Amino acid sequence: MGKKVLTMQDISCYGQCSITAALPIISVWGYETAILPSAILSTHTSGFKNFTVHDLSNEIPKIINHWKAEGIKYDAFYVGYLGEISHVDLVIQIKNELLNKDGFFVLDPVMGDDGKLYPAFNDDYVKAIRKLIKEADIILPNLTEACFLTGIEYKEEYDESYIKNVINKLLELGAKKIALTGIAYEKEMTGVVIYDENGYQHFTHKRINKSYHGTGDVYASTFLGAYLSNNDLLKSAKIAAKFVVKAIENTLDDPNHNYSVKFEPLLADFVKENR
Ligand code: PXL
Repeated sequence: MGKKVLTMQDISCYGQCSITAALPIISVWGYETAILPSAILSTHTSGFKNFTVHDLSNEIPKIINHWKAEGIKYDAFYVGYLGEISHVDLVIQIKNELLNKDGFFVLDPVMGDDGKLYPAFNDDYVKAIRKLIKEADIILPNLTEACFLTGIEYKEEYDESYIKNVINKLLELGAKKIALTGIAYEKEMTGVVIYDENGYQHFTHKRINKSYHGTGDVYASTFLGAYLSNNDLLKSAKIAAKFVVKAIENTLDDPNHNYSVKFEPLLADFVKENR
C-alpha cells in the first residue's frame, strides 16, 4: 500500500519554502502528501519586509477532528516551521491520534539560522519547541536550532568535542535519531552529523558560499522522501544534501532569484536517479 505523509508547517504563499517545497518534493518521491497549514503568510519571514500572517490555530482542531471521524491515519508526520506556541500541543495530539502504529514523526525544529532566531520567535517559542524533541523519532536541526534547543552557545568555529556535546545534550532532552545539518571542521566544507543506532557518523561535502532561504525545507523534504524509500538515516541525509547542493548550483546564475532555490527543474530526474 502506498505510504501517506502528513506535513504540518506554514504556507508561505510565495517563496519556495515550507509547504510549497514539501508538497512537490515528497509527492515526486511517490508518497501521498497531506498538508496541515499552521499559518498562512504572504512570504517567508526572513528577507521580505511587511509580510502578512494569518494563524490557523483555531482551524486545526476542527481538521484533526474531521480526520479522526473519517478514520484517516498517516505513515509519516513531518513538522517544520510552525509559528505559534499553541501549535505544539496540536502536534503532540496529531502524533498520538493520527499516526499509524508503525508510523514515525520527523521534526525539523525550524526556528533560526546563523546563530539567530527568525523574526517571529523568542525564548518562549524555543522552550515550547523543546518539548517536541522527545516526541519525535528523528530530528533535523541546524546548528543554530540545536544550540537554542540545548542552551549551548552558538559558535561559528568549533571542534568535534563541541559538536558531540551538542548531540549529547539533544539526546539528554530525549532525541532518538538526529541529523544535525551544516557541520564541518574546515571552512570550505559543510556536512551533516548523524546519530542513530549505528552511533555517531559525519559526512562532509563542498560548501557553496551563498546561502538561500528555504534550503532547510528542501533538505528535510528530500530526506523524508529518501527515508520512506528504505534508505537509512545516513544515506537519506546524503541524498538530501546532494539535492540541496544541486538546487543551489541551479540558482547561482540568476541574480533575480535570491529568496530561495530553483529546485523544480531538477526534481523529477533527481528522484528517478536516487530512489
Ligand atoms: O524556510 C523556513 C521558513 C519557513 N516558513 C517561514 C519562514 C522560514 C524561514 O525564514 O519564515 C514563514
